[in-house]
Amino acid sequence: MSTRATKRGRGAPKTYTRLTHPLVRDSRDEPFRRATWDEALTRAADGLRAARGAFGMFSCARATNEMNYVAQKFTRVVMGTNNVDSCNRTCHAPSVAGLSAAFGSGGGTSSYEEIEHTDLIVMWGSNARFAHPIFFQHVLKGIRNGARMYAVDPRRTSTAEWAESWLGLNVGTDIPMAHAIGREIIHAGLANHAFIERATTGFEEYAQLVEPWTLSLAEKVTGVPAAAIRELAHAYARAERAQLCWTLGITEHHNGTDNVRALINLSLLTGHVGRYGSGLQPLRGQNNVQGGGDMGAIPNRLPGFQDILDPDVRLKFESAWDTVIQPHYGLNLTEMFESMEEGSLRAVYCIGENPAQSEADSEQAIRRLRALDFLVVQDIFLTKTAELADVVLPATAGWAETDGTTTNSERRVQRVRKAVDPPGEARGDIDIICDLAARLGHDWKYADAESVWNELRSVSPDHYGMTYERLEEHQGIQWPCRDTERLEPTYLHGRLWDPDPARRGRLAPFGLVQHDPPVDLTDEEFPIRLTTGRRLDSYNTGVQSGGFASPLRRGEYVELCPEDAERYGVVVGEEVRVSSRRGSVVAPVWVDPGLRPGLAFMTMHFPDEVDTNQLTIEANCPIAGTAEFKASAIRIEKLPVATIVR
Ligand SMILES: Nc1nc2c(c(=O)[nH]1)N[C@H]1C(S)=C(S)[C@@H](COP(=O)(O)OP(=O)(O)OC[C@H]3O[C@@H](n4cnc5c(=O)[nH]c(N)nc54)[C@H](O)[C@@H]3O)O[C@H]1N2
Ligand SMILES: Nc1nc2c(c(=O)[nH]1)N[C@H]1C(S)=C(S)[C@@H](COP(=O)(O)OP(=O)(O)OC[C@H]3O[C@@H](n4cnc5c(=O)[nH]c(N)nc54)[C@H](O)[C@@H]3O)O[C@H]1N2
Ligand SMILES: [Mo]
Repeated sequence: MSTRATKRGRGAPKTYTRLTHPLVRDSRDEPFRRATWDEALTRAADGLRAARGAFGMFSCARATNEMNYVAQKFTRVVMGTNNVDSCNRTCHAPSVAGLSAAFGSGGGTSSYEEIEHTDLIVMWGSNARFAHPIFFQHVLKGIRNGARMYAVDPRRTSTAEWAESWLGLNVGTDIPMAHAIGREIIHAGLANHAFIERATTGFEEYAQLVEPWTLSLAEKVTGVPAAAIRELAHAYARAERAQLCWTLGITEHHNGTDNVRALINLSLLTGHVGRYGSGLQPLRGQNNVQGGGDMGAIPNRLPGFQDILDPDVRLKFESAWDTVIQPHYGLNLTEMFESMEEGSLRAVYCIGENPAQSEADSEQAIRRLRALDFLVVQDIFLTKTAELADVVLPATAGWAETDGTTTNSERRVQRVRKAVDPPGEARGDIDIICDLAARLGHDWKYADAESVWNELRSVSPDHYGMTYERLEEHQGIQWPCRDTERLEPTYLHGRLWDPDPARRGRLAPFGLVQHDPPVDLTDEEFPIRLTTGRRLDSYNTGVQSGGFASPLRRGEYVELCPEDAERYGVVVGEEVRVSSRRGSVVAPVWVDPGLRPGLAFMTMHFPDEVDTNQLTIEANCPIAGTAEFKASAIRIEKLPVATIVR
C-alpha cells in the first residue's frame, strides 16, 4: 500500500473576505444588494418587531464579555424572552451542567498555574496539543516539573504522544472506564473516606452502582487492557495532587452530562478538588465561550451565572434594567432549532455564529433556518448562515478591532484592546445592537466598553471587584472577585475541605449515571465508527482560517488506520464516498497510524468543500442539548474510476 502524501485535499479551502457594508434583500430568491446602515437597521428592527414572542438570539463566543452582556440584555429587555444561547450548546454545555449539579457553579475548578504544580495530569477526551496549545505549554511545564500524564482518547493523538500511558478506548465507553476506575479505587482501599464523609453525599449508592464494573468487564467494553485501567486508577488515587482535564471527547455525546458526572465522581472519591494543584478542568472552546455564559448569554442564567428562577435575582435585574424578566428558562440553541421546525420560533438574530455549518445534521439545520420568517446575521464574513439571511450587518472583530474583556477557561477575565481600524463601514457589535434597541424603543447610553462593564459589575457579585484598572494591574483576574481590595484563591470549592459544616455549604453529590452506548449504531451497512474533531492548523467552520490551512494537508480528509486503508484498497489522496444514515460526502483518504481498525476521523473545518456535518447525528443530551458529534456510523466506498475527476 502506498502512503505517499499528496499536497492536495478536495480543492483549496475557501477563502472568505471581510464584510464591509450592510446587505439586504427584498425576498429570499433575490441576491443581496448593498444598503445604507439606516436602511439595513430599519429593516432589521421591523423584522424583529413583528416576531416579538417568537424570537431567538445566537450570541458570539468570539466577541467580548461586554458584547455578550448587551446581546442578552437586548434579548431579555427589548424582545422580552430568555431565548439566548451560543456555541456553548454544541460544546461544553454538559460540563457546565455537570459541574453545576455537583458544585453549584459551572466553571473549571482550578488554574493554569496549578497544572505546572501538580503530580498527575489526566487528559480525557481532549487533544489540547492541537486545540488548546497555550494551555498545553503549561502542561509541558508540569511534565518538566515531574508530573505524570495519562491520555484517554480513542485516537493516539499528538497530545497522547506526550503521555506516559495512552488508554485508547472505544468511542462512547467513557462511563464504563470511569466506573471501573472508581470501583478499583474503592476495592484497593484508596478512596479518601475523610473527604467523602466531609464533603459529599451518595457514596454508598455510587459504590453499588460501580460494583459490576470489574476491570475485566471494562476491558471488554472499552477495549483497553485491564492492567492499564488499573494503573490509571492507582496513579490517580495515590497522587498527592491531580488534575483531571476533559473536553469534547466527553461532552459531545447524547449523554454528555452523564459522562461529565462520571469523571467528577472520581475527584469526589479521591478528594482531588478544592485544593491547590488538584482540580477539574473542562478546557473551554472558543476564546470567550466561558465569558459569554458568565454574561448571561445562556437561557437559564442572568449575568454572573445567577439563576433566573430565583425571584430575588430577577427583582434585582428588573430594577436595574427597568423591565420584567420572564420567570422561566428560555430555549437553548438546540430547542430553538426544534422550535423553528414547529413554527413557534419565527425570527433569529445571529451574531458571530455559523450554525448552517456547525450544527449536527447540517441539511436539517439549513432547512430549519430557511423556514424562519426573518433572519438577521451580524458577522465579520459572509458565512453560509449569512447567505440565508434577510439582513446582513458587518461587525468589527472582537479581537484587535474592539475594546473590552474576555474570560478564558481558568475563569480569568482579561482586557482586549482595539489595535486596528475595522474595514469599510463595519461597526462595533455593541454599537449595532444598541442602535437596533433604540429603534425598538430602548435608548441605552454606553459611552464605551468600560461603561458596559461597570453596569455588569453592579449586578454580578462575582465580577464586582474587577475594575478595568485592576484587570490591567494584575494582568487579568479570575472570578470570583467579590471585593475591590483582595484577590481570591486560584481554585474553587476550597469550602468543601472546611472542618466547620456551616462554612462548608452544600455538599457535592456523586452522580449516579449509567453507561448508554452511542445512538448511531454500527452494523453491516454502516460498519465504521466516525468521530469528528479538530486539527491544529484550522479553526471551527473555517470561516476565519479556511484560506490559511497548512500547506501539507489542505482541505478535508477522511482519516483511516493503515489496516483499514489496506482492507478497502485505498491510498492517501484517493477520493472515496463517505456515507451515514443522514447524508453522503466525497473526501480524500489520509492514513493515520494513531487510529484503530473500525475508527475513522474527520474534521469540521472545510464544510464548503466537504460538509462533514451532513454525516453527523443530531442525537442530543437531554440535560444539556449537546449533539453526539463524536459518534456517527458510516461506510466508505471506493469511487468508480470514471468519477475521479480532478
Ligand atoms: N486548532 C484549533 N483549536 C481549537 C479549535 C479549532 O477548531 N482548531 N476549536 C476550539 C473549540 S470551539 C473547542 S470546543 C475546542 C475543542 O477541543 P478538543 O475537545 O480537544 O478537540 P476535538 O478534536 O473536537 O476532540 C477532542 C478529542 O476527543 C476524542 N474523542 C472522540 N470521541 C471520544 C470518546 O468517545 N471518548 C473520549 N474519551 N474521547 C473521544 C477525539 O479523538 C479528539 O482527540 O478546541 C478549541 N480550539
Ligand atoms: N462535526 C463537528 N461539528 C461541530 C463540532 C465538532 O467537534 N464536530 N464542534 C462544535 C463546537 S465545539 C463548536 S464551538 C461549534 C462552532 O460553531 P460556530 O461558532 O458556528 O463556528 P465558527 O466557525 O467558530 O463561527 C464563528 C463565527 O463568528 C464570526 N466572528 C468572529 N469574531 C466575531 C466578532 O467579533 N463579531 C461578530 N459579530 N462575529 C464574529 C466568524 O466570522 C464566524 O462566522 O461547532 C460545533 N460543530
Ligand atoms: Mo467549541
